[in-house]
Amino acid sequence: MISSTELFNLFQKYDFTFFTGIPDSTFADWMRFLTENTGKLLTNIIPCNECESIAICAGYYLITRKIGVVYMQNSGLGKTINPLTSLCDPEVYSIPVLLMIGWRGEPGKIDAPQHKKMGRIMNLLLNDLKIPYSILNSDIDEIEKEIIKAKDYMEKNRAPYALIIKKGIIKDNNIDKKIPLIYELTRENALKLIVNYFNQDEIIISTTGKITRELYEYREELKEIHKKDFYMVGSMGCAASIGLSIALQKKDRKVIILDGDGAFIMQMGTLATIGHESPTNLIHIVFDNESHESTGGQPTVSKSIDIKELALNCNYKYAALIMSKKDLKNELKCVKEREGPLMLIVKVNQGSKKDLGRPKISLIELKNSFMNYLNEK
Ligand SMILES: Cc1ncc(C[n+]2csc(CCOP(=O)(O)OP(=O)(O)O)c2C)c(N)n1
Repeated sequence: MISSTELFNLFQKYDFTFFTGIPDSTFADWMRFLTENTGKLLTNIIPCNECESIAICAGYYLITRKIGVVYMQNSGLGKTINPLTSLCDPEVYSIPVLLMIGWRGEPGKIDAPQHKKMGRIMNLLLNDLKIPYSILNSDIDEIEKEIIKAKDYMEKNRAPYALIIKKGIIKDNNIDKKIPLIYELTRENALKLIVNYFNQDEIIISTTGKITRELYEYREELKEIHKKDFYMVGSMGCAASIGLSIALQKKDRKVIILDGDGAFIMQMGTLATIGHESPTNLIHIVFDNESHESTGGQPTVSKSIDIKELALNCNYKYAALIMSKKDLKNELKCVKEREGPLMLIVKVNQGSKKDLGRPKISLIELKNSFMNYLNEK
């Protein structure tokens, strides 16, 4: 185990002080350290997606000749393949970048189904990309050696190098994990109100992380079957696109997308596609807790976006910002009568049940019953 401060001291010693990426629970403490020290000891930019992080580091290199660090969960590696092969690769612009990849789905360890394949093939992918890597263990001297090795390689070859981080390697003690309570609603409360309201033949698509887990648990609590919901456990940011496609095919049914601000921002361009295609039966709900709560509460850029105006400017027919339970109830009252696509942004606090579970029924089984439900009418 190494603390974030110890790790940062090593990075700093070898002139790595520029960080950007999308959070991963594998190194939640490290992310907290970066957030707290941004603008003081270091620079940390949490952008929309991992692809963007690679390009941000490329720009940093072009202007400073220094190497930036991109942190990500290995699911984000998929998103970086394009800029790694077509921008940073030695056959193109030969730009070094240090990747710090959280190893979800490590073979032999229990993890959720969406992590299994990437967990198995991550090393193979890196081999194919000709990106050398070191798997860090918890020994500080060993970690220093790997950082030196990475730096030497990147300077000599002007090419990317990866550090693989297993769960539990970076850990801090005595962290104040107090969650700020800013808004009246929690995501769980808002979600329950919404689910109770859509009690007919609606179709629900829920996004990656705790939103899907909370929806699944609520259905269990209600002793309701899960057929109405598509629980999108992986492919962060894609829930709205799935919903769009279904809404265009099933014009007589309401399609509700339950999104998170982090996921929404990751694929914000989908807003333009939805607005352009303009399905009247689509209701897009973003639970905006201004954070990636599922991976430890790291901030998103949602505070500086006016999602309501953005949606309207992308041709959504209606959008509302919801700050309270009363607002939510009022909006829900008339939501079914309104013409879509429409957007509700529900401001919620961070926080969820400690023992929040994950879907227990197999994903294939869930998909099959959902597909049958789509064809029930
Ligand atoms: C491509 C990709 N990058 C990173 C992750 C890790 N990840 C899972 S959930 C999540 C946060 C989602 O945040 P948000 O949509 O705001 O929902 P919240 O957790 O706040 O409810 C992240 C970063 C992932 N699953 N996929």
